[in-house]
Amino acid sequence: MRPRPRGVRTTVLAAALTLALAAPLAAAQAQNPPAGAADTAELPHQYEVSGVTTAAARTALAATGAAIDEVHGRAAVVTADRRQLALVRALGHSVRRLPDPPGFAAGTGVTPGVKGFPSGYTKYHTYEQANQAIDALIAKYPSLLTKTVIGKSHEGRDIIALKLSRNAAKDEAEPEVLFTAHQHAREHLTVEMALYLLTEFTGKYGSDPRVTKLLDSREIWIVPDLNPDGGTYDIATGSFRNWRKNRQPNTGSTAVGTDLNRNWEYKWGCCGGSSGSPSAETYRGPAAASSPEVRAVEKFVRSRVVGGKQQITAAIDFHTYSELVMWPYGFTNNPTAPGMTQDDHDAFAAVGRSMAESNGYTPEQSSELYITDGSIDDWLWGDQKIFAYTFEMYPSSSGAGGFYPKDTVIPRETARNREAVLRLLENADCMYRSIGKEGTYCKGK
Ligand code: GEM
Ligand code: CA
Ligand code: ZN
Repeated sequence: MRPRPRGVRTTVLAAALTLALAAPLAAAQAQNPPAGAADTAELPHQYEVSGVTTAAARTALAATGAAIDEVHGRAAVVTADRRQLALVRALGHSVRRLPDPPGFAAGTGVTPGVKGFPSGYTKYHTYEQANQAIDALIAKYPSLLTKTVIGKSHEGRDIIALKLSRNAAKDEAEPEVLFTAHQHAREHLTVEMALYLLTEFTGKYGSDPRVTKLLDSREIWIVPDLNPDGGTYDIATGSFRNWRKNRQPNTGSTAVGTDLNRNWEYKWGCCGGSSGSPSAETYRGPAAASSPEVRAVEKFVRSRVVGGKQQITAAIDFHTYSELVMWPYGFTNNPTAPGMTQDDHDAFAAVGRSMAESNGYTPEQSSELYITDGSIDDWLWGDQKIFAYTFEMYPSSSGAGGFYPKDTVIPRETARNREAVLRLLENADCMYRSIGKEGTYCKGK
């Protein structure tokens, strides 16, 4: 999503009302796609939607259940199936279908087994390849890196948490920082981001002073793949399917999947920032934390409360694309809200802007794009008081590769976040230092 001129915010109510009036008609038209379309209905396409010029319009667009992939000028790029497309049109927008990703698989519900990434993308890691690379690093750096299986995906794949620190096997009283990746299946570059951090920090320990100091004084947790089922499905035909959600079936629907980033247990479904329709790209699930993947990470994070104190102080959840650094809340446009004081907000913004200055991303509160509810960053801060950011990585637009940039960009675009990650880690012992309030919030902690 791209920065936008600060327009007058029309009320979300007006936009939502428009949707409410239009939805039944469009929904009726969209509910009965042509027979035999169930499979292709599962494989959505990207569309450019014109006339989207305000935060309220973006929120109304998001409320159709389409995923907003990008916002620029007076348009947005969304991922939608035929149902959501009808709802978008019912809002009065004109739409233009964008080219499908390279080798886009014709609609099929059958997963013939992982064929890996297509040519031009073979340096991206499949779930199996990522685990092999991780196990090799653990064998090479046993005192710096440990692995814990924190749960299973719907299809039974391991959800793992890696711990990076000197004396990694020992729980020491040091600030802890969490990095998560791949909530969304097609956002494969985020797995590479996690692997980059593991490789860079183990490899540079002892030679790079900043890395060494941080591994000596922090405990870093990395969850490299929150959605292994979705990621595997996205490439299972040897090409791409534009898949976003997990692969959990939905009772009473042929539509598969929950949007993990709408399934977290804070303000779940509160505010028009997700969909209750199983076919929607932003389907929130039948209940908060109904997905095993979200449950696994929530349980892990809660386990880091030691002696009544959450040891994790900061986090980044990696996504693609649009080149943004975002901070909570996503469920409200207000910079402050219950649980988010002005000092909290200012500390979020100060460190967020510093990270964005280092990687050239655009810093903003996440709801400036559109309202989301049940997102990980809102839960990490709202429920656990962890300074949680969302990074939208490269590229900035669908024209520059969208969700499927060629593998030649991996080294450059993962290293691009090195400085930002170091800055977050260096602030993690006291985020309020960034606004000169260390004495108020951090003395003696
Ligand atoms: C976003 S990422 C989350 C942005 N956060 C909020 N609260 N707006 C999403 O989940 O829709 C886009 C993406 O999936 O990359
Ligand atoms: Ca610890
Ligand atoms: Zn995402």
